[in-house]
Amino acid sequence: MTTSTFSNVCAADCYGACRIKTTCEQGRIIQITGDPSDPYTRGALCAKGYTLIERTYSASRILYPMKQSPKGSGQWHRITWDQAFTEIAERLIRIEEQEQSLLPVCLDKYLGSVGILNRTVEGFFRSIGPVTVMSGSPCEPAGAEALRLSYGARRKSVPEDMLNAKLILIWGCNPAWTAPHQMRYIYEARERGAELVVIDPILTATAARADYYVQIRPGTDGLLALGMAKVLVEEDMVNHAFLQSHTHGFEAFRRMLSTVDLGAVSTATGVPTADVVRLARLYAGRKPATIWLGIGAQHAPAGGQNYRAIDALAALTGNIGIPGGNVHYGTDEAWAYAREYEQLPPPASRTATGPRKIGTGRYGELSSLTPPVRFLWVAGRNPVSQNPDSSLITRTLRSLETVVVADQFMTATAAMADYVLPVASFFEYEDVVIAHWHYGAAVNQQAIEPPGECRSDLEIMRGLAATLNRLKPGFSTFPVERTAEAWLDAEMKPRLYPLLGITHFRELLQGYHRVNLPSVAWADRQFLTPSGKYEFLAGRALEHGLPPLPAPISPDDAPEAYPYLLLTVRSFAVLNSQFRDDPRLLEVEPGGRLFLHPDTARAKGVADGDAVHVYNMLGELSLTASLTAAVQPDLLVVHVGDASPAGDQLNSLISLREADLGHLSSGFRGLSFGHIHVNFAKVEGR
Ligand SMILES: Nc1nc2c(c(=O)[nH]1)N[C@H]1C(S)=C(S)[C@@H](COP(=O)(O)OP(=O)(O)OC[C@H]3O[C@@H](n4cnc5c(=O)[nH]c(N)nc54)[C@H](O)[C@@H]3O)O[C@H]1N2
Ligand SMILES: Nc1nc2c(c(=O)[nH]1)N[C@H]1C(S)=C(S)[C@@H](COP(=O)(O)OP(=O)(O)OC[C@H]3O[C@@H](n4cnc5c(=O)[nH]c(N)nc54)[C@H](O)[C@@H]3O)O[C@H]1N2
Ligand SMILES: [Mo]
Repeated sequence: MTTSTFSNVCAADCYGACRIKTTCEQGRIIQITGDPSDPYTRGALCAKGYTLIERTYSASRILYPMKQSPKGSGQWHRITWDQAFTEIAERLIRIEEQEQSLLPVCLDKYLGSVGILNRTVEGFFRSIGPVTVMSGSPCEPAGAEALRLSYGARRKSVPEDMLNAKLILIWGCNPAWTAPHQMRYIYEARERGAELVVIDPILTATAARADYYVQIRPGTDGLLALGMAKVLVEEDMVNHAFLQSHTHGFEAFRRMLSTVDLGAVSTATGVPTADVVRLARLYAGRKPATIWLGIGAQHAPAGGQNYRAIDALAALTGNIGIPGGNVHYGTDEAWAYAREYEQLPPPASRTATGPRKIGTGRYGELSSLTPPVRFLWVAGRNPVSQNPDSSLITRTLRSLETVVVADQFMTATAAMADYVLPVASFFEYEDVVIAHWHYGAAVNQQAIEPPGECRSDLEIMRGLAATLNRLKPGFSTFPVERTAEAWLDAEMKPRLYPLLGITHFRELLQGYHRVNLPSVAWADRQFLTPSGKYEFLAGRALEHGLPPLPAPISPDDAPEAYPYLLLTVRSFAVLNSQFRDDPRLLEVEPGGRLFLHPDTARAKGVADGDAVHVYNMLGELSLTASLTAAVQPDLLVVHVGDASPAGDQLNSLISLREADLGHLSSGFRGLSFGHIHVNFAKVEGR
């Protein structure tokens, strides 16, 4: 029996980017373990990671190109790659001939795989000339822009720097579920004497391990931060030297704080005034103190301004640029690709203008653009499940002339496609993954042949480009002959090879390599803002009609008909809409649950396990009540990516609402998934 082992790395859009040792026998994966030589993950995977063998060989993998007609009917039939490429190419060519433009062609692409080669999908759509591209990100833009306004760039210290902190303040993040490896560093820091504080509307698995847990009303974080800032200033717990030398606009900020009323802060946030004071004293009193901002809390309507107010706490106390200090928030600094995929020239016959960009999620606008979108390509995304307003997305997909989805599974979005193209998993082709959280860089070796007729995104784009050029010479400039190895080499050579200390990406197989970014961010205090300082007062915000000082707003009151707030949070056993069919994961995360406080349930006569109906003006969802005192009484909590057993999507309750920041640098605001007003009722007769 021939056994071989391979090095792999999970390509999910996640904190871990866990390295895997894969053992194969006769071309089949028989075992996976975490790679013990990885100093960050220390040989552990997450609950989802341990099911990757079953996922690879799952009966629900899409194995062949499939065509559905009519769309949404569930009547699929298998077609050959040649038929898929030819028919899709003919549709693209027809659009160009009819409209003398490819703007009716739209790409919706995100990070289903963070492998570098995945970016060649964007490359293909560059190579055919200007098309429409959904731009921005559904994830982190509001919080990222807050950092850019305050510091001039989005940087963070390496995750291990939390070991140096005397206080770790986790604000709207649940690493025990979403970044489990980081918990070891947090526990270790605690053993060295650090205190752990968690601010979250839910008593999460992370909060349960804290020394001090503060339960806050969702969306009010900025007010809490201003309340703390006021205490810091009034009790003179600020770092005068730091303020003097390294900040801009402190006087204006201080004047604003004088108008903040701690009683009002307490009423809005639900945090007793004594706790606001205690939090402020704790944060200023235990130096160095670090803050970890999650993605969840910046999905609030004022998420960006809230994060600016929190950032200000670090500046007030001089917790910037020192070991164990700083604010941690996801960054893409380590993704220092050459971005050749963005520079493929358009064909000579088409003008060299850039793509027409529209904000991600704006499906409702596709048909009213001039010219309207007729053709959509979705890759590495499941918008029906993950975008706001699922019903709108489904309606739009139904109305489009052609929808192509490249995925491994029949997602809710794929179910509304004309063509589904089967994508290979990261065990099935060579690629490189760079961890955006800990900067580790690793090769995915090809461990097995793709099952059925699955192909990598690169191969799919290559095949389509070749077909297009055969049918209409010169249609695409995509470098069809360029190998995967050449792509990886080109993307990594200019900046990543030097940062990794290598000359070829396969050297990464010889041991752990990390993109060499400073271990402590901003140690030189050379901020990249217009003033060169940390900016409490950001002129750039003013230029865009935004308040130059962090000016959090109280979230709107609940309308009478919808008195409960819906909060959507991540589960440890799923990844967004993925991993929902593994029997072991289903045991712990069966899905379809509404988490609510026992008092809230009692008021409506609902008992644990009862069927309930959650609704608002936009949609409705049938779920099973799960009673827990971890949730505030007027909150209803559902796990991200969930759906009712009948297939109604959680996000059918969430209207498209953009966050307050994100657009200054990228042109597009983040999406707001927070502060959704709903009501619920017991389903009688069951
Ligand atoms: N297991 C697992 N891991 C994942 C993912 C997954 O789906 N599952 N997804 C990956 C992705 S794409 C991302 S972006 C990250 C997200 O990682 P996290 O940010 O950790 O995840 P969330 O659950 O979105 O939000 C974290 C916490 O924010 C809290 N929160 C929500 N609104 C507010 C608020 O207004 N104020 C405060 N203070 N807290 C609030 C929620 O209650 C929740 O406990 O995780 C990544 N890792
Ligand atoms: N209600 C609510 N909605 C949210 C959020 C929330 O907090 N609340 N969070 C938002 C956030 S932070 C994020 S990041 C988004 C995530 O939104 P999405 O990125 O749409 O979420 P996923 O469900 O992870 O979908 C990724 C898809 O990519 C596929 N895939 C995996 N590998 C590959 C590959 O190599 N090639 C191709 N072509 N496909 C591949 C997977 O099978 C999966 O179907 O959701 C957002 N939506
Ligand atoms: Mo995300």
